[in-house]
Amino acid sequence: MMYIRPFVFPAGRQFYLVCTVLLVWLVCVVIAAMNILCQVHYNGHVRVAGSIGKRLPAEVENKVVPFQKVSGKDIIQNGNNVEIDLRNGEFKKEDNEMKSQQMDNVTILASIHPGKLLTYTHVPNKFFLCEMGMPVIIDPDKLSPEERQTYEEGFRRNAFNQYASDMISLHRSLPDGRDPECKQTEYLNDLPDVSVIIIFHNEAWSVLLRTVHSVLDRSPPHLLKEIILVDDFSDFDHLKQPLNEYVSMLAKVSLIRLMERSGLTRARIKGFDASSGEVAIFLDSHCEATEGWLEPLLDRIARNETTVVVPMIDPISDTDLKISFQPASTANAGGFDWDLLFDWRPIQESERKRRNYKDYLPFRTPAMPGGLFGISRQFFTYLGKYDAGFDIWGSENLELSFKTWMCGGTLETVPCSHVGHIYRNRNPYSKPDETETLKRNSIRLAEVWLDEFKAYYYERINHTLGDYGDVSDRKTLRQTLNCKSFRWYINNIYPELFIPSDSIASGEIRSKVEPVCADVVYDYIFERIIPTPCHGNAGNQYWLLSTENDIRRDSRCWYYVEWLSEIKLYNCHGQPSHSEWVYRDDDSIYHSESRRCLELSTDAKQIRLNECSGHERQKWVWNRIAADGPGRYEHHVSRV
Ligand SMILES: [Mn+2]
Repeated sequence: MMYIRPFVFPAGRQFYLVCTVLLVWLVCVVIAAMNILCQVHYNGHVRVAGSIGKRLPAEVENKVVPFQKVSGKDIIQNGNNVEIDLRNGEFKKEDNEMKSQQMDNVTILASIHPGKLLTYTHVPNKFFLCEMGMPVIIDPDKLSPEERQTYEEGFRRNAFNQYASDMISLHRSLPDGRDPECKQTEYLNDLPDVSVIIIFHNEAWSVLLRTVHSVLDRSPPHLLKEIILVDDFSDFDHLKQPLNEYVSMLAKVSLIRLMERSGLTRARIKGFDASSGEVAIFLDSHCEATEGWLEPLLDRIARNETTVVVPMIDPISDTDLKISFQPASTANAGGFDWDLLFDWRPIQESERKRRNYKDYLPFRTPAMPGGLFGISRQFFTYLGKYDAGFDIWGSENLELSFKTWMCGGTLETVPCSHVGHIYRNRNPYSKPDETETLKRNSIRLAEVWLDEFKAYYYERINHTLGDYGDVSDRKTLRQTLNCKSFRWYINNIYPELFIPSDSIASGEIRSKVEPVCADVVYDYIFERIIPTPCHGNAGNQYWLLSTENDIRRDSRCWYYVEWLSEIKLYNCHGQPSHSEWVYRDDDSIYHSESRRCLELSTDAKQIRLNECSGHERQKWVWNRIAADGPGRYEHHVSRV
């Protein structure tokens, strides 16, 4: 019998090194090849039919333009029309006149000249890496001084990379980011039609129109009745006559101009009143609707008219415009804290279980973020739309969330519906009095909907209510609709909300040796616990000790980071989970895991953990009583 030596991989470090090098090389080659393919150049003739972004001078309109070497990145064939971003192109010498026009940040909507068909190597629109929601990487250092200025101006005016956005097609292709189950789901045949209402204030041209086109391109025509754009008193030039002209070319799209700054809430009411679809979907003006976004939303409303729906909101990067799809398994529910600001929270375990842990199915959520949602015309009208007394921005999302639940509806996130959204780090049109506006809105909200629980919000603003206007008609509305109590809402819809009266110590944590209190400092993304002089105004020196031995304020808990020897704030419901603190009879604060005690450093500049010694620097004065206010249950008596 012949002995066949089994094949054995040559072992040893060298072999793996060679493999790694080869692999890296291969990846590089593939990436390079894809980039080259994306740079396919086009030759042909186009007739300039209209302009996007800027009006072209009359002498340029209708001119037949030969071109070469236009990068294929932004070419879209749409019936007879071809849209080309000519900024990437270079033109023949004899077209100098055109060149100067076209290089001036103009994107041209061109149509194929009859008889002189555009000749180009056909690259499918959905060629990966060419578009498909991929990032646009720009090195500002390589831009000319003028371009660089445009680039920076774009950031300054919008708080996102307008320069990059302007390079991407208004019809850019996106991958299908849905979970596989979503593609097999059958939706009702008889779905209601929809009006999409988009409010904008000084939005960038390409971002606004990409929002519009994504809805037009990705909604079944028989379901999309109209898109209503509401201009909340913008002053950007491109949003004036150029937008009128552009919108007039689009069937189904209409434009309402408000003659004074009305704010998101009142502008939405105006847009809603002008619309007529059976369902209203509100979108921010910096979104991208994606494949199959509409049907899953309408399906829920068709089955129950009192269901209010929120899509999955996929972040679009504010710097490179890359879209990052969120799989359904990563979906979060919406919530808020006693500062009455929206935040994201994990989906309740009971809700996950109710859906048999099928992540792609719609799930109930206590609150909505507010930028993107759908509601039936009937139900929104029944609920009294929004409180028209809300100024500019904020609180309208929580108002509608509370109303939906307390007045007989259901608020759901629908993970099979995906809409991209540019999240910004700052509000580019923020005004100095923004916090006051938001506070005023929150007080109106608390007065009408929070019942006795409003005390917890008022404590956070030191009971300085000021003039918040008249809310009597909103209170009447609530009575007429016979809505349930806020306590019902908390106990049934939002049981994970921490109620300050469920605490065993509250108020400032004051050192016994120095007049300093535990406070928080924000360094980068972390919030670190430090001592600062006690000011007696609650705020960031206000802490609660929960019955679960969390030191917390709202949903933020103290967490000891061992390797840094620092105490930081983390989401109580997030990772890392639980740091247990005990406020002991000898006034020390004991950290169970490390078996050490909270100590003020000798220079009084740090709060850290040390071996428990009984030293005065380890003693803290903290009210051993619950925060004053209502509890979860009617019979609750505050432990004073
Ligand atoms: Mn937004």
